[in-house]
Amino acid sequence: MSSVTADHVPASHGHDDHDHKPHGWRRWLFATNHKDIGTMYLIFSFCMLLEGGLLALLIRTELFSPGLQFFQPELFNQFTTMHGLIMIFGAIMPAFVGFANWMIPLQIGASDMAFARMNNFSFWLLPIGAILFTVSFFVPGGANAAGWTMYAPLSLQMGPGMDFNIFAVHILGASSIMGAINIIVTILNMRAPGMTLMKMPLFCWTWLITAYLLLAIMPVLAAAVTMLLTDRHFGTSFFNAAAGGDPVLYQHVFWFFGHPEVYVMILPAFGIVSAVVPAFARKQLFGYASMVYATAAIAILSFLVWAHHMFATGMPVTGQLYFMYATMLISIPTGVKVFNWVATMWRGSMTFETPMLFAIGFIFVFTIGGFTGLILAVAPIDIAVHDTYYVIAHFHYVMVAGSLFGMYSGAYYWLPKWTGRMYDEKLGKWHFWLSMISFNITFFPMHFLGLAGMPRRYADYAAQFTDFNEIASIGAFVFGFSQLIFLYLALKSWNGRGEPAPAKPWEGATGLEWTVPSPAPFHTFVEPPVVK
Ligand code: CU1
Repeated sequence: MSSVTADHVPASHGHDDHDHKPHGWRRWLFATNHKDIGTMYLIFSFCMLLEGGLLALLIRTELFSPGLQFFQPELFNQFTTMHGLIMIFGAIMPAFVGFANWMIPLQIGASDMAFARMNNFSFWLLPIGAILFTVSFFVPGGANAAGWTMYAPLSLQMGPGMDFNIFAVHILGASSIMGAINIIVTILNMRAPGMTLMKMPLFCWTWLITAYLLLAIMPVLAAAVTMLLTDRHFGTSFFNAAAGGDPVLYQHVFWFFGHPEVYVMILPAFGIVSAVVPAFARKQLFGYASMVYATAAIAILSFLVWAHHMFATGMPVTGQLYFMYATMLISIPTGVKVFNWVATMWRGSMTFETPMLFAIGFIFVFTIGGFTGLILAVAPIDIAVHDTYYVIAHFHYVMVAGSLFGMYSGAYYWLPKWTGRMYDEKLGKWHFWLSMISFNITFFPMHFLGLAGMPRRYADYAAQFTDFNEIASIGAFVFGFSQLIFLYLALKSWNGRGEPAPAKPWEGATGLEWTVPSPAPFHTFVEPPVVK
């Protein structure tokens, strides 16, 4: 691969085989270069996306018709649990850290991330967590089947698969905390002269705020699962009601992590969309400062709404009212963002290449997920549809059409800069339209299933739910296989095939992220930054 990209490296850099950089597998294992580490993060997270996606397809296979066809309920619940955990901790979070590694140093004019070796350690913890998740299917009793939220008291009764899970969450949490520290220090200490905070591209801003969220919440998750661990093995009874503990305490601690976590998985996507929309509308981003303040407002509010996940636990009405109104408040800064993206496009000279299609698709479909979130915030409605497919539909509109489409937007936008090669625009558009249509075929019917009362986390269902489940399963398979188009395009560019990317791949676009000349030109893919 290096021989192919090498002809993009200007000869003046004078690199040859006698430099002091590690080659072959050592280049990756000992990587301290933010670009190589970013690449590894992105590759890793895409592998996890495929693993989590495979589990999703097994789920949809079983749910194609009522009755038990292929899997016992216990195994089915392992699939749903591990699908959630793998997608959140293996796919979405590491993917955004990969984007951060690649783009933040370039966008603020830094030579690399602040702590290059800690960066390496952050990455290499990930495969260990992934292995723990994956092998837990093969320990006695199988993987955790208690749901990705690992609610006590059920999680206290799971087999050793649960312990694998707890350990994996600890390790992945440590990786996230180190990644967050690295991003905060890089942004606060390593900006080029003149790059004030309020001049930073919004992707840096959203990640800075996300990193603070991570620092605050990952220790809380670690505390929750550590209490599970000691309840399970060391005689404590934090969550065991029979011994004086309280299972609802687990839900409080978990969702104090869990709700801000939702924003960890969406704020970086907001940053990507805020980069892509101005570029393809040929206008400056509308309302830059309000975007920064809205992001901060969302982050602060996200700590004040956790018990909207717990309306069904029997909390006092005053508590329900507070968490209901506080949750609704979040729609205001979110609405500011959507307004700003639309205002950016207003009367712009727009073109609709794949990154822009995914960005507009994001705005359109993510907003549907936002609205169903608002509906779920209404306590009486939430109690009625609690633990139904309405909730599944809601958060897949946020996590797939939000996080994943945002990432695809950024991946197509920056792929030419990362690899030096353009992707095939026609296939990119196929990827977008197949994903967009099949995503909606998969998840829109789940709103109806939920409103009709179909509960989540069951391998079987009543016969009247059959039609919408068949439709959802067909959509899921089309969606799953459509993602292979991206795999093909990304591998092709990475292997140095396809049209060479021009210096400005999106001609005529303004508001591009290259606010300052980068010390590391993007086309030196195999090179660390050249510092004279
Ligand atoms: Cu929440």
